[in-house]
Amino acid sequence: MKKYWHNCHIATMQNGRYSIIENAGLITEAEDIVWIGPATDAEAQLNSTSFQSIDMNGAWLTPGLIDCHTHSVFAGNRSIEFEQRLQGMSYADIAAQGGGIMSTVRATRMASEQELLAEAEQRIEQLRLEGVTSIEIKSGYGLDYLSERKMLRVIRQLAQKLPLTVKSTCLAAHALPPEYTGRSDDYIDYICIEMLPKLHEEQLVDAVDAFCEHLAFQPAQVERLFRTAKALGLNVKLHAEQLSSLGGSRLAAEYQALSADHLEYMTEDDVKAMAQSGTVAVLLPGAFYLLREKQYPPIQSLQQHGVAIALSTDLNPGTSPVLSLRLVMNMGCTLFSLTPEQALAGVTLYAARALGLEAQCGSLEVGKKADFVAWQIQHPAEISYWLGGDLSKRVIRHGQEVHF
Ligand code: DI6
Ligand code: FE
Repeated sequence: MKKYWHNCHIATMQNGRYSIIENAGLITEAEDIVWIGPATDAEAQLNSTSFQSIDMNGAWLTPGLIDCHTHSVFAGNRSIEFEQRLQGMSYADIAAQGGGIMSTVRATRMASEQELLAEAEQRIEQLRLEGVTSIEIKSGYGLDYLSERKMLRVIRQLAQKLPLTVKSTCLAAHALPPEYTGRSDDYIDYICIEMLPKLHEEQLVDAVDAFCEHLAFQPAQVERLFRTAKALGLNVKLHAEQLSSLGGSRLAAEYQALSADHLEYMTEDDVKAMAQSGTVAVLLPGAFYLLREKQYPPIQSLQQHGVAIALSTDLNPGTSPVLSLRLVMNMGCTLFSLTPEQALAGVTLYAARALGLEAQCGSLEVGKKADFVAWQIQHPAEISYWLGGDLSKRVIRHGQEVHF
């Protein structure tokens, strides 16, 4: 049976703009949007068919929010490192002493699938309560075949268990595991020859990512990984230019990456390369804020060159223990000078593009899934405006109201 959602206004986010329809109606059938427009035009669509009528009480409808870059499956936490950084140690110092990513790797290797699942579910619950209907989750705290597989299996289980669209990304090239100290090329070989083909065969991987950085992997190593990924038919993404400028974002563009993420230290040439390939710039203001970074990503240049900008939590236990995508929207505005409209586009349409999901979600249009949030607000700018607290809302995914 069709459902007619009415007594609402809609920010469709078509073309990355609010694209507002006031006094609107939305018709869904099963999981999909089949009609959207001014309520006065809806009757012609509905006569003679039976439908369920749902009063949205004057709410504003937006697409369901999409968190396109998370490391939300992990064990333990690193609040002690937060304390150490505030006593003057840098992120790189802590990593050099065996802390940082490796401390989460040790905890994650020890944890069972059930433990990882239960912990991740609690974190993701916080995001879902804010209106998140799609999420990307990376592996990268296992760094050997069985441990990466364990993380990826948990990611697939989350997709089964929760009313949430989940994309899984293999980030085996996140850090060099201790077994390979001094042999980073051998580790890349191990990923390319053994790990990735097996994980792909088990259908656990939707995309491949790497950390391109002095304290992780060099562009030449990332390139080998990208070649392997492409040969397997997998999309690529990259953590690039977070702490230094290595040209990772340009490399990502060369390989038609869905996104390059972080980007504080990217150059003008990198921006041009990304504009040309249509690679999405995923900005992560939570990590920028928590590392007290001073170098800003080149926002103006990205905008001038027409690079689509997405925003995400980067939810991870080291640099971004951020459990709120709305907080990230607010930071996107206050720290990175985006408008609330651009921030909303960054967690809807452009986040969908960064995941290769644009045909399915990210805006409210006929033919896409009926994933939307109905907010009790006066204007969609409020979604970025309020800092902290919860906004009254209803969440609909695939045409069904989600109950918490
Ligand atoms: N960049 C980040 O900000 C995270 N990973 C990455 O490549 C940090 C992950 C961590 O510190 O655990
Ligand atoms: Fe990250």
